[in-house]
Amino acid sequence: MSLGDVLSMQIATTRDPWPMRLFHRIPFLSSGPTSIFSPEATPAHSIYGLSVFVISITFAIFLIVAGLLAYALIHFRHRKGDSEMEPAQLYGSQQIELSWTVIPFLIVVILFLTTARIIAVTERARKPADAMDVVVIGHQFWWEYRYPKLGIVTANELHIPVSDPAKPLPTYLTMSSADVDHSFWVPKLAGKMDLIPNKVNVMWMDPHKPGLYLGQCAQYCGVEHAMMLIRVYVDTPEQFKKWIADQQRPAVNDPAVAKGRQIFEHTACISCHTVRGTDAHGTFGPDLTHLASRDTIGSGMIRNTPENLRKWIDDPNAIKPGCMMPKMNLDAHDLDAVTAYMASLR
Ligand code: HEC
Ligand SMILES: [Cu+2]
Repeated sequence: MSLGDVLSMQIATTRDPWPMRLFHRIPFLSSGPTSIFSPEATPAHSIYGLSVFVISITFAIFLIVAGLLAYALIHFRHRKGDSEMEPAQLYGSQQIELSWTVIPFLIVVILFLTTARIIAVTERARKPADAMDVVVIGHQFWWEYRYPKLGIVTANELHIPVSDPAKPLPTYLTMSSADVDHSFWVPKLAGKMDLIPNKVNVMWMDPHKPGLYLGQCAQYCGVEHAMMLIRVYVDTPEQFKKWIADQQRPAVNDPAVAKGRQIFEHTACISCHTVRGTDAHGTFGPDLTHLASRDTIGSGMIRNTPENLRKWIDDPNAIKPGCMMPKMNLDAHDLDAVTAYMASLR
């Protein structure tokens, strides 16, 4: 099945059956930035359809069971003058036994087949030749993103192009982990996929609306698991082109911050961080070549402002306790210089 076929099954958003449209009307359920009830991309949309189907069936079962229970409670309640004897007991009704075996079995078969179909359709979609490829590597407690075809390495803020349903441009994420299990989940864009050391998992997403989508590591991975946040920027074609061109450039070398760069290059920073075009080639921490182009630091934890950057470099554990960057013990003067250098890395 080609991706086009898969998409044409999905893009019917405007013609969704009413139970699927129902949840969009409940602000409490659909307005949150990580709501599963307001999908904005292809696999998320079919997963949403499946959940509404499952919720409808289980809700109907709940209504029937609760209704029968309420009926029995009211209709057969104890009344004045009732005898204290137990009522007649029924044993061995084949009809009843059969019905409560066969009906649940059929329901399970239906749920199983529908789920299997969605999984198969999502996994079997043929990858178009011009699809975007991003390698995602989970680290305690941040995300590494590599664009092998474009020669870009960045961290924590994933940029992908918006996809036109008429000419799908999906992004394929090839996922693995540098340490323990993590899980990538941006509910509005796609399902959840685990990042496992020494194993490669692949998922794709096909977002139809530009914007910022939020997510979170969804597999407990250590003390700062809850602060391993995900930011996906779905860019318009122009924005994406500009972002690529900016990221492909080597790091700026501003003479005004030469002092900071020198301290950075003579400190242990370079054994953990890369800044392309300098002596820093470390890969244990995020690539900092274009640090200043990111909105946040610490995997979405705080805004990327000079004050926050200074606080972070001074003592990352004061902001993100248990994170893998040690306190570097720079004096105030060096700290200011390194911060200025970091802030210049557009
Ligand atoms: C032992 C390895 C190590 C050393 C040494 C180190 N860092 Fe880090 N650094 C990390 C790790 C790991 C992270 C990611 C922490 C997280 O988000 O959980 C990080 C994050 C950062 C960030 C935030 C990046 C982002 O995109 O969120 C900055 C800025 C930074 N380091 C600068 C420095 C500077 C400047 C030095 C030297 C003074 C330094 N680091 C030394 C490992 C290190
Ligand atoms: Cu994690």
